Amino acid sequence: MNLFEYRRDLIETRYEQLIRRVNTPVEGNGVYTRYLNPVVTADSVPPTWRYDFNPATNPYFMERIGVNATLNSGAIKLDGRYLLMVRVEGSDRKSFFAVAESPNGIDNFRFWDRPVVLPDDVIPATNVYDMRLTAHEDGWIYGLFCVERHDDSQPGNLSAATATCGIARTRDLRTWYRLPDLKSRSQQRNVVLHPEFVDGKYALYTRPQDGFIDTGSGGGIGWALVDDITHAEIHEEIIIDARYYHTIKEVKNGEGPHPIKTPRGWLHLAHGVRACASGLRYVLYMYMTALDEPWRKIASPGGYLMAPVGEEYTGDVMNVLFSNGWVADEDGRVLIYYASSDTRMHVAESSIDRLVDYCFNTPEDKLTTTESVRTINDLISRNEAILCAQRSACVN
Ligand code: BGC
Ligand code: BMA
Repeated sequence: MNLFEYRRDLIETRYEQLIRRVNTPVEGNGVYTRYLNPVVTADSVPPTWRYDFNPATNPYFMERIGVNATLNSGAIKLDGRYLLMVRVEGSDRKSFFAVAESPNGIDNFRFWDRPVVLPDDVIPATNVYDMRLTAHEDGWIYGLFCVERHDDSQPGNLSAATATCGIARTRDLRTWYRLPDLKSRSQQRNVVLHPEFVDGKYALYTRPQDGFIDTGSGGGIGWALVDDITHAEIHEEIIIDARYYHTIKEVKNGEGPHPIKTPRGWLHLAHGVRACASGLRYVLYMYMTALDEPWRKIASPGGYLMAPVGEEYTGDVMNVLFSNGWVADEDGRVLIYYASSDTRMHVAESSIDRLVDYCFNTPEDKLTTTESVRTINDLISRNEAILCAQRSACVN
């Protein structure tokens, strides 16, 4: 066996072992269960996308095209298959979308044969990322994503960029039809399509921001109605989940995937960002809104649902959990797909019942340390009463 054959067999064997690896749950706090292994990593990208398999042109079987990371993935269940719309980032810093499919949602994610070929809008994008998938009641599956371009109004500044919401739709995740980018007064990075019409219109969760990075006066997660999705334009935007001083969402927040409909309201997953000495810290949090008025908040559990642990802390952009995809199964199971540190994809499992319970029964953030201590003391008092009744040995 020559070097070419040896290396080709090694790379292919390692790849198959990685894809077929069985994932196991790790018992946690009762709200959700993490799984031991990431579900998609840069190594999950098929060798045929990275290596030249021709011994004449690649005698050393060297990697020709590098993959840097697999992150912020949209998710959907279609015909019983769990599909992730993965943001794959090449070693050239360009992201693109590619579908990875799993039979059970927790392991064996395998990429389809090729990445998605996404048509451009009138002005081509330099980069695209973070697609949210919505199977809308109009019959289409929509993908809303961030389109990044250089800000040509600042020709001297190579880092000046603009973030706009791109819109495309499909029936099968293979053939995509591009619609014009969302028109909005401000820049938009985290726009999500609500799955149902509201007052006969398309409804968007938005995230108005002043600049490319700064949300500035953009007060939080917004809500806007759009008459025509084929020429989507925001005329009026209200803030439905505001940012606050000294909370997990002081600096920024943004809607994750589209909310899940439950008997008690719409269940939302979002990310919150705060600043610290080492940069920005991204965590995941939840809230709920009214069934008939998806813009009206009815539950707001305090603090984060998930923050980085262990290896999740490290990667390209440290201290980041980000989610733009989840799947609600027919039996009530919820699979939360999240990326850690802009590097790899993970899954956590919960259920609609648990998450709704979490939302309504987790104390709200009352915004001061005194109130936080009061909330803890209330719980201790109630626990003392219960424990003492159970043991029938009360001290006082
Ligand atoms: C990156 C995104 C990031 C954004 C803001 C983009 O260039 O691709 O991952 O969220 O900048 O920092
Ligand atoms: C952004 C997001 C993500 C990314 C995060 C952390 O603003 O839109 O693309 O995960 O920053 O870098």
